[in-house]
Amino acid sequence: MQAGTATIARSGAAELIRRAAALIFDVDGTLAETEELHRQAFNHAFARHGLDWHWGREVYKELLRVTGGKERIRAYQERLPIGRPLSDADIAALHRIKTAHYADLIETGCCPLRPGVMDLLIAAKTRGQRLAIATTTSHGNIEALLSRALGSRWAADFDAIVAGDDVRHKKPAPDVYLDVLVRLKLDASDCLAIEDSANGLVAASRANIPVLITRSMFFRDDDFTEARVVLDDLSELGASTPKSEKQPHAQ
Ligand code: XBP
Ligand code: MG
Repeated sequence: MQAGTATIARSGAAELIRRAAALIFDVDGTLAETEELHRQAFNHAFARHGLDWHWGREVYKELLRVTGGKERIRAYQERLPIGRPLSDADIAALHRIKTAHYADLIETGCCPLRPGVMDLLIAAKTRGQRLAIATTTSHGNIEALLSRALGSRWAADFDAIVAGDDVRHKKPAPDVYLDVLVRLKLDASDCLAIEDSANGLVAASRANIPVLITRSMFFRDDDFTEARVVLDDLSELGASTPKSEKQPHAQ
């Protein structure tokens, strides 16, 4: 990124964030670089289930266009030339193995919050802003990640937490964002969504919520032209967010 562009992006981001009554965070790729662990957990489940499937990074990058783990498995098998399709029960069983292994990987502590995330959470709470989560992944996966990163009482700092299985349609449908708005009782224009993928950007935009993008490992090349601001990561906000000794609830 050129120096001039970065400066404009930073000041725009700080202003967008300060003006918002609530910050609505995506989880995977936004709060932490979890997608690589999801990929490893899928491969573990395939091996445990006796399948000779293996998702390398390039394949996984493409498969991430399909949001949701069970949906991703189904989409992958549909494009295989031969073989008996997995039943819904098989897919659910595979996904259970994947989810358990993902929690084990997270528990090792190998997936910290991304740069700038903790500072932004602290600054937002200090300013009296509300926090929310709008994600495709499950409540169990959010709990695994955030209890490790923020402590067991992390959820007390969030006024709305909406996950993929809470809604009819996952991202890029706007459902998780619309549900968050209802729970927060706020207008879309009073909120800011913080996302890392084009699917997330589309979902929040369809709910009329302005979007700040923090680029992540697998979605670096996505089209973010509809976003208000695009950052490499949230540490770019460092100079413009107030520091506080206070942790958001946790630890
Ligand atoms: C995240 C996802 C998720 C994870 C896997 O999208 O697409 O499917 O890859 O989670 P976003 P599950 O960050 O846009 O919410 O296996 O629990 O579905
Ligand atoms: Mg994401």
